[in-house]
Amino acid sequence: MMLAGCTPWPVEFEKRYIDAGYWGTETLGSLPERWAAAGHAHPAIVDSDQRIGYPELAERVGRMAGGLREFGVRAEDRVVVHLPNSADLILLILALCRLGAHPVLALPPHRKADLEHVIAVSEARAYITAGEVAGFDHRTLARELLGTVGLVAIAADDSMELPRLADLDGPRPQDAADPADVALFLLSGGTTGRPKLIARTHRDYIYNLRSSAANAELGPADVYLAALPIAHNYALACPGVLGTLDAGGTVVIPPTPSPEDAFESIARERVTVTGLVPPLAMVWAQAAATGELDSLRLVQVGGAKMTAEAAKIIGSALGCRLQQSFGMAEGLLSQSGPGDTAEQLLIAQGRPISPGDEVRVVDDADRDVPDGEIGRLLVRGPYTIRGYYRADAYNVTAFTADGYLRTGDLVRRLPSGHLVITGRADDVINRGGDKIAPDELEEQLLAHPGVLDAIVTGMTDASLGERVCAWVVAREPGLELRELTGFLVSRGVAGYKLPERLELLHAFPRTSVGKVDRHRLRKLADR
Ligand code: OOB
Repeated sequence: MMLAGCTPWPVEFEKRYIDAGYWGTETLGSLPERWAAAGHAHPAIVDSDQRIGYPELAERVGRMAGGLREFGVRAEDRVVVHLPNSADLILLILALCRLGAHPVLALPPHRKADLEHVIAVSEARAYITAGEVAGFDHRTLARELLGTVGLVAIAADDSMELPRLADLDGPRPQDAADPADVALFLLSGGTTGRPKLIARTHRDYIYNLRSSAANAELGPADVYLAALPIAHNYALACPGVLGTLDAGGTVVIPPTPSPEDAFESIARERVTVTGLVPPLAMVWAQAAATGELDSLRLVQVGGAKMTAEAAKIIGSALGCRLQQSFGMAEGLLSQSGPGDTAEQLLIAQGRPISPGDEVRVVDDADRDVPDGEIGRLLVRGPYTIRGYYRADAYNVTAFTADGYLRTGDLVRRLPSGHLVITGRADDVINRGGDKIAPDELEEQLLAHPGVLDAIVTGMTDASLGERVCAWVVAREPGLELRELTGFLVSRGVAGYKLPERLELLHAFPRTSVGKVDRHRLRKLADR
């Protein structure tokens, strides 16, 4: 039985995906033991504090699962996990899965506004966070959340209810999960309003990480550098950390993704593969001469559009093959493959990785457009969700009647099946891979006493692709950006969502039917 609030695949699709061999019978929590059985002598995970071998990984996941159970976490409990990258984070995700509990993966920059929402929607039993990270005291935030949501808070040190993660220890529980069950929750990037929860099942997620690992030709000799947040689908399973471990490779976690830290890890551990967002790839490319990068064989770039010019610069500076990676927490992955030509690598965001992916490119009336023409991307398949968690009303518009996800992306499909992403059909802002829903920010801005009306749009930016611009009708002249961003921070808005420009207007431009003309504002932002 799937967790209430989730949308299962219809029975005929379930049968189809099992018959085709896409869906197997394993669960995420059982994988560490299978991995250990392969007998690899090299480390599974290396971070700044520890080197963990495969046998130790299996052992510690089991003990941590036991410790979580002794603490009171049960099968089907949702546990919001809010931690920066570390070996412990990987162990925790696997341990919760082992218990049949569900990690809900918040991103490190998320703050009170997003967390409160995610905790409420998931009815989380626990919130697991770090101590101090980069000058931000997560314990204070945890106490605030404890007060407002009344959940059990757990810190990574022993000042809160739970012992340090590393000290969690108890008899190893049996793996109670079923492959059809929900394994974990990811947060949506490309939607409107507050982040939606995305339930991924064991079998669809294992298929996701294995298909992506196969497409990247990952094997035991590979060393993957987790430069981006592991709590995000891209670095977790596309193929990311889980795909690498499943292929028997080594995961290396640098202290930060900066060239200084990442290049040091690459040289020391002989890293072969990593995944980056375009602005970070560009920073690495500019610093490439300072590093010893000859061990790299494949660098994935995704999360936001990489132009062909950027691809050329990045590829030649890093001296290895590039893989364009277009994906989403909801499922579909379109990634360059080993057979792609140099031209395809530069201009296209790969091809859907599974023969089970059904992709449609349609016009505003859901009619298919011919290859080469821009249309809206719809998708359904063996690892793409059929509904957001506990979002019945939203799901009616986010999916077609026959179960295709409306991705919100505008694409062109080439006759080869490659996808070229050309933009978004909605107003979601993509700031170098971080997704921002304007309506959520507008609601926050309207709470400021000096704001009469607010619209948020993207503005084109050479390095990040887009940045956030706030258009405000103010009650009185003199309202400043600093005042507004300070206000948003005080309301727990994540740092990456803060507007970087404020434009005061007397009134917003309107369309002929009297609605605010967002498109005009978006255009004005680039003048
Ligand atoms: C990845 O996942 P999300 O959930 O943070 O964001 C999904 C959205 C897509 O709908 C698209 O609008 C945009 O991010 N996007 C890209 C892109 N990759 C993602 N836009 C243009 N070019 C690309 N290569 O961002 C994600 C998940 C798994 C793997 C890679 C990225």
